[in-house]
Amino acid sequence: MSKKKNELNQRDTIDNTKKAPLTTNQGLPVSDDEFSLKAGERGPTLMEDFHFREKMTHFDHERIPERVVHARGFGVHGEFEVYESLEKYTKAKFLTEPGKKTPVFVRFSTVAGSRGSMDIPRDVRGFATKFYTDEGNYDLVANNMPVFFMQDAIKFPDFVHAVKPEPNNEMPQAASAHNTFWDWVSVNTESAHMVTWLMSDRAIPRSFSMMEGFGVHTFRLVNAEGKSHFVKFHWKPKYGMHQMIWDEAQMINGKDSDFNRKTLWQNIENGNPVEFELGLQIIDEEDEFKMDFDILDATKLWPEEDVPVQIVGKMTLNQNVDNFFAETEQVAFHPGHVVPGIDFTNDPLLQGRLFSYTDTQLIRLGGPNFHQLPINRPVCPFANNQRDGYNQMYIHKGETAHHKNYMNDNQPEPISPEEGGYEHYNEKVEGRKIQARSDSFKDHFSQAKLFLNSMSKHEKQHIYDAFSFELGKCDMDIRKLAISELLNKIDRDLTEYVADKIGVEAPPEVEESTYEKSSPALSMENTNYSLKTRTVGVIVMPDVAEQTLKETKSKLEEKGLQPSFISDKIYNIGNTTLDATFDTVHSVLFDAIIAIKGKDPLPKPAIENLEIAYKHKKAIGFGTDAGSIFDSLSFSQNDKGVTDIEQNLDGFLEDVKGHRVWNR
Ligand code: HDE
Repeated sequence: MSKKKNELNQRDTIDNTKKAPLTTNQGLPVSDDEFSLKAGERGPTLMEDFHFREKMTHFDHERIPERVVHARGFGVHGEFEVYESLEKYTKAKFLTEPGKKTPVFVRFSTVAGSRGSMDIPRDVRGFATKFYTDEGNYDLVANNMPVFFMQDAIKFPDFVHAVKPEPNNEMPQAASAHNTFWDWVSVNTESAHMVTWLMSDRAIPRSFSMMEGFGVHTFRLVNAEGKSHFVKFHWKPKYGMHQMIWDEAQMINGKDSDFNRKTLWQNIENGNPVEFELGLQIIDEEDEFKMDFDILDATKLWPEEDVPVQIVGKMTLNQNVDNFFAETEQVAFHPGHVVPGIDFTNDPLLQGRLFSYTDTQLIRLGGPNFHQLPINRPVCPFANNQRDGYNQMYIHKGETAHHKNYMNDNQPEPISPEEGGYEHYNEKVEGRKIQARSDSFKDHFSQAKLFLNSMSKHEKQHIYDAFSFELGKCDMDIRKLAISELLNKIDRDLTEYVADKIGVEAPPEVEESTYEKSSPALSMENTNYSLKTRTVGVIVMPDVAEQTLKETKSKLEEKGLQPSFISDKIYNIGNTTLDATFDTVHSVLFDAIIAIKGKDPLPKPAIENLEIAYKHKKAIGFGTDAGSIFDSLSFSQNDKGVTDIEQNLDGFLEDVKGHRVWNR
């Protein structure tokens, strides 16, 4: 079994838990670390205090530029294993050797916000995976949505400028609900499909472990015979894909702006690994033109009903980083980091990315040697004649740094494809130089309609509400622009609903897309449901018997749930210490709420917590002796998703597993 990446890098770690003298960076032991060197008790600080200067200089330089997009992220280690050999499609070794565990590092992220922004804005989530294979690093730099805002990379800087806080006042932070974003998407209508995803529940995932991942572009898999297939990469979450409710997301951002990273961290610390399966959609080369869109267009998805996703392997994320900066902040992904058997297509968005990622690392990580950082370093040997540069970590020995050479027997030397040397796919390409786009990229609205057609009732309503929220935050001229140029070309019903909400006249002409297909796989309803990693806030009152607490806890834990006892202050009931108070947690932070109580009336915060859990359609449980709590609540014990856990624990668990009681 292969070792995880950060175990492989133990030689790079420094164990600060061991007893050791404090030294300068030159190794000189320091006798005082609290007082700078001064001339006299009340005198000026002296320049010769090298320890002070070194400490302060290092501190002054602690920050590196944050990523221009995806600045806020969270990384975890794990491993990947393919179920069966995919040699029919690819010669990539990590995809052809079942039983072999390839170490991976995954960084989840939001896109628009700065590094210190909150975890649950309405936004795309990044889902970047580095596979440390024996043939070099392979990066699958994916998002949690299968399409993108544009078809050509040259538009990316404009789009990012538009979605980021506005340049004059740097507002709003981590939000697309503002003029410049809606201006850009309204006049660049190739964004229509992705904008519809962004307004959907996919943009507010319940956790990083409950969302899908997509490589977005069409890539190629190439087998040992040199035959190529087109491929789309998918990550399917084992625990299903589940969402926040927008009102809830906004509350969580206030209560705990680290919510997504904290739940991931804590699950891994508690020994609950996070699991995803790798899926492939594969199209034969001969079928390149068989779809009703161009497969090189990154604003289009391949409906799973037309091209099924083949599940080919599993990724288990099971180890937190030792140091956030060294690993999560310094990891450098690049869609151009490929291994033999994986290749590119001419998707103009992908082609532009192949330039952008190295370029951004050069400024962000300060030079061309960022691949030598422990988190980026391949686990297989690597050798070439590149030398020097900022932060060179290696001492290359020998006289030669040139190829070809006679002096060093031509070492290091390229090896043939048969021996594992990377060979670019031999695609035939010819044409005139043009600055234009193929006509096959011109349909901007059909798949936006496909997505809407595929939503369940409540998912569709959430999309309507999100458009209303976002455009409601814009100026009137931008609202009108978006209604007439974007929404009216996607769907008339959506247009009329949103126009009415935001005080705009719906345009007289109906121009909506007439696309009728739907794809059930796009609805989050049609997903896996699991109790794993689910949390329950248990509201308790001082007069609850310890026995009841203990029984409730063990019953819930037996089913894989994570209960926390909450009350108005921390105290012991018997030997059990409560976990949190209404000051520190809230029902929005849990998947479900249980109220167990004796005779005392519920305190106000408990009532508020229960009312909000009810509003957010969460499962609510109560103990048999807690029936009287309903006197102070606006809902009753007979409502849907409100269950006596002593009588019907299974019913309660079913509701928790179902994620939300949508039909409440
Ligand atoms: Fe990225 N993207 N991107 N992107 N992207 C970056 O690279 C870029 C795109 C994605 O956790 C940057 O190291 C261009 C699509 C993820 O470190 C930068 C274009 C997809 C991450 C960059 C795209 C992604 C990035 C910023 C349009 C999904 C975070 C910092 C042509 C398939 C990786 C960095 C991490 C990060 C450029 C579009 C995913 C500037 C030019 C499509 C998950 O290089």
